Parts: sequence; structure tokens; C-alpha cells
Amino acid sequence: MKFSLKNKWVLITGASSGFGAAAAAAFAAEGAMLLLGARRVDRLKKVAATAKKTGAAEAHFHELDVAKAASVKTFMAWAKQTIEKRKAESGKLHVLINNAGGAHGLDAVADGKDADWETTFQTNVLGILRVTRAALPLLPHDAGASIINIGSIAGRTAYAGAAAYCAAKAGELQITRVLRHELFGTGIRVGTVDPGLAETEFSLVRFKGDARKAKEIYAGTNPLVATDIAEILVWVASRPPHVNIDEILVKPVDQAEMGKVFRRK
Ligand code: NDP
Ligand code: 8X3
Repeated sequence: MKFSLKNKWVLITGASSGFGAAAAAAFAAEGAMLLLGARRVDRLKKVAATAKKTGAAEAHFHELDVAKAASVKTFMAWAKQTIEKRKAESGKLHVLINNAGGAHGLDAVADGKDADWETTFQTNVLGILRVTRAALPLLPHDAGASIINIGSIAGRTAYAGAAAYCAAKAGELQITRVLRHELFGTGIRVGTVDPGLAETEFSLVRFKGDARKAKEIYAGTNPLVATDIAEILVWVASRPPHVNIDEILVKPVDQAEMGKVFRRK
């Protein structure tokens, strides 16, 4: 039987835009109780307000920088307290979505910047490890709980200018697989959803606010949109508790493979 998300706590990192914000709305529509984190609290406030209108049983938000250990500690202490204050169902966290991340720059290794590489690893790799470590005590055993990480096609294939990002997302994939070994026997499900080309703020961030460059990435093609991924996340978390969706690679029809994108004139 489908796992009901109604009145279940769902924690989403990077909920201020893109996949994370869309996931908040999608889980809200299932009647879930949301814990949202990101650095832009003004954005989170709007996402939480929309989620409440869409059907979330609860929607709470708190500043979170996954690149900073102290911030993760404070955020997770807040999450624990929020769950315990409003005991519903088992008073536990049923879904953890490690979504916060992104790419920084598109330089060849020869021109790479340490700051870009460090941010890429801090967010996409260490962020997942830190948040997961702190969240594990909140996840119930044998009760349909899920950890869903957001990877990328970039973790499965290589392209020029993305050495750190490809390495980081390959790291995310391996972290997901390792967690499945470590959590074996607990009933906690672990999976990764790995999108291809998707139009969000991803490219704007990668090109450091250059909107023209960001727009070019999606010109003439039909990319994925955030709701495509949000729907998949809800589907993964709501499979019957004995079903683990290990890995999903999802691309737009217009993307045959990395670097091969169909563009209409
Ligand atoms: P967006 O830029 O729209 O969203 C990224 C989210 O991550 C924002 O909410 C941002 O919030 C948050 N974030 C970034 N850094 C941090 C941090 N240090 N601490 C906390 N939150 C952070 O892009 P997407 O929605 O596309 O990206 C979401 C995930 O999907 C990322 O992991 C990305 O790598 C991955 N992905 C994206 C693809 C795409 O083509 N769009 C394809 C495959 C994977 P804030 O800035 O407020 O902190
Ligand atoms: C984002 C997809 O193709 O820009 O992870 O690396 S791509």
C-alpha cells in the first residue's frame, strides 16, 4: 500500500528556490508537515506561506547554510525541537531531502578557482553528510522513512568545465550507496534522484548572476522544470515502505545525453 505522507514531517534543504521550493509545494499538497532550510530566509517565508495554502499540515522554516557545520547544528536542533513540540504521528522525521547544492563556475581545471571548488564540495558533498548525520537520530526505524538525495547526470558522466561539480555529484551518488549499506536492517530507505538539464536558478548561480549566460543554456530547448522533479520526489517517498527506489536518472526528451541537447531555431 502507498505510504501516506499526511501529517508526516518532511525536511527539505535548499527550499528557497528551484526543486526544493517546488518539492515544498508538492509535499504540502499531500498534507505533509514541512521543515524548510536555506540561506535566503525571505524566500523561505514565501515558500512556507504558499505551502500552508496548498495543504501543508504545518510549514516551518529556519536559516540553513549546509556549508557551515555550526549552521547545520543549529538548524537540526531547531528541527528536532519543532518536531517534538508538535507531536503528530510518531513525532519523528519521515522524509529527509538533501537538495541544497549547485555548481559554481564553468572553468577548465587549468583556470579553476579554489573558492568555486571549495563551495562545490562544501555544499554538494559535505552538506549532505552533515545534514544526514544530524538527522539520522530523528528518522524512525521500520516505518517507511526515506532519505532522498539530489544528484545529477553530472555525477554519472563528465563534461568540460565541471570537474569539481561532476566529482561532487559522483560523491553524492556514492554517499547514497554507502548509506544504503550502513542503514541496512533499519527499514530506512535511501535513494538518489539525478536530473539532467532543468531550468531553475542553477545556471544563474553557476554563472554568478549573469542572466544572459544562464538563459542561453535553455535557449530553444524544452528543459525539465522544478515541478517535474518535485512530483518524482513525492512518488519516491510515497512508495510502499518495503520498496526502495535506489536511483533515478531523469532527463528532458530534448537531452539525449550530456552535451547533446536538441534546440529548435
Ligand atoms: P536552485 O539554484 O534554484 O536551488 C538551489 C537551492 O540550494 C536554493 O534553495 C539554495 O538556497 C540552496 N543552497 C545552495 N547553497 C546552499 C547552502 N550552502 N546552504 C543551504 N542551501 C543552499 O537550483 P536547483 O533547484 O536546480 O538545484 C537543486 C539541486 O539540484 C542542487 O543540488 C543541484 O546541484 C541539483 N541539480 C540541478 C540541476 C539543474 O539542471 N537545475 C540538474 C541536476 C541536479 P539559498 O541560496 O537560499 O541558500
Ligand atoms: C545540473 C545538470 O548538466 O548542468 O546538475 O551538470 S548539468
